[in-house]
Amino acid sequence: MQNTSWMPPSVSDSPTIETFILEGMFQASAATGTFTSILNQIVLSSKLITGRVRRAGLADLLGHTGGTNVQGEVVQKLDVIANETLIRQLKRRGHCAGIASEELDHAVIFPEATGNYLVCFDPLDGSSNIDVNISIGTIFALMRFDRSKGPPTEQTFLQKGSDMVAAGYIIYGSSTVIVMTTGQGVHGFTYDPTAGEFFLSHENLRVPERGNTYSINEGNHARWSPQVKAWNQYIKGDGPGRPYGHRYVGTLVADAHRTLLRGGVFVYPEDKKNPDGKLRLLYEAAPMAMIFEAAGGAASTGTRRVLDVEPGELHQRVPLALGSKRDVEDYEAILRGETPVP
Ligand code: AFP
Repeated sequence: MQNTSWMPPSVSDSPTIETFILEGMFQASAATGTFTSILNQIVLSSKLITGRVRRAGLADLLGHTGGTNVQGEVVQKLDVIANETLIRQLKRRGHCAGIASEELDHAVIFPEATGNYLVCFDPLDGSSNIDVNISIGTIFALMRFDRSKGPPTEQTFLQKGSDMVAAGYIIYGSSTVIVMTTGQGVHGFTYDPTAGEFFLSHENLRVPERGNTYSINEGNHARWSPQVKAWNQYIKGDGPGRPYGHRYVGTLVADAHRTLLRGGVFVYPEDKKNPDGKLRLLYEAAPMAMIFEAAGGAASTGTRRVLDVEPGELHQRVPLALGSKRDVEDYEAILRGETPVP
């Protein structure tokens, strides 16, 4: 028998993301019109990218362009579209002074801009999942710079995650959701395509202190260090609260989003193929770390806090363990050769 008393929840009373930003609900310290304007341009970009993602199979937007990016990865058509969309929108109002993108070898400085913000982004994370209809995403981070010291250069982007002023991601999944923080609480907004708006759907997200799933590419097992193998054995082993279940999508945004909502741990460690890890610090690991810490979780390289890592170059990679505080602490403990306390 179906329960006929169920009524679809109405989101119409929830604020839109624009209202949320305009009314200062992100509690950004010293938030200015410039900051608000950049966030709005990112929201607009995400609507435009959503439109393209949703029509991808119909509009000849699947497949690769024939080129490779700075990481040596095959460039998909949607990668190019997402990248161009963000650049065009961020350049438009002159508030963003430059961008760094996973898709471009070098930072792009907007000489006409007057604002003192920079944006780093991965325009389409999980591109290898595009053609098989698995969730993909966009990751972004905003940083400030001191204009009195002159216009920004590529060096200006090399800031620690703890100096970032906002970070977020957009997941193009069964629905499109933006998750964003200015360091004071993490909020999620779900896109209603009939209204063309993102409505507040996940207010003040908190990652559970401990979870029951782990997320890692197990296919890399042979390349891991003995310490990472020891952690992997531990999390799959019998014990209080263990073994953990395994989930892995292969799109950081999707794996991180599940981990944020449900708890647990996502790990992309260093290995023989990627001695510094695979994920990029400025537009993947650090923004995710900012979000997880603001939601009560943790992010570590295995030996130190991700937000404390000083970038040496734009496309620097870093090992990443992200998730519930206790689960990340266990990972760090095992890497130090200790036995975690259940
Ligand atoms: P693609 O954008 O090339 O699909 O890479 C996605 C990604 O950067 C990140 O989103 C995933 O967490 C990670 O790589 C998956 O890497 P593996 O395929 O090596 O597991």
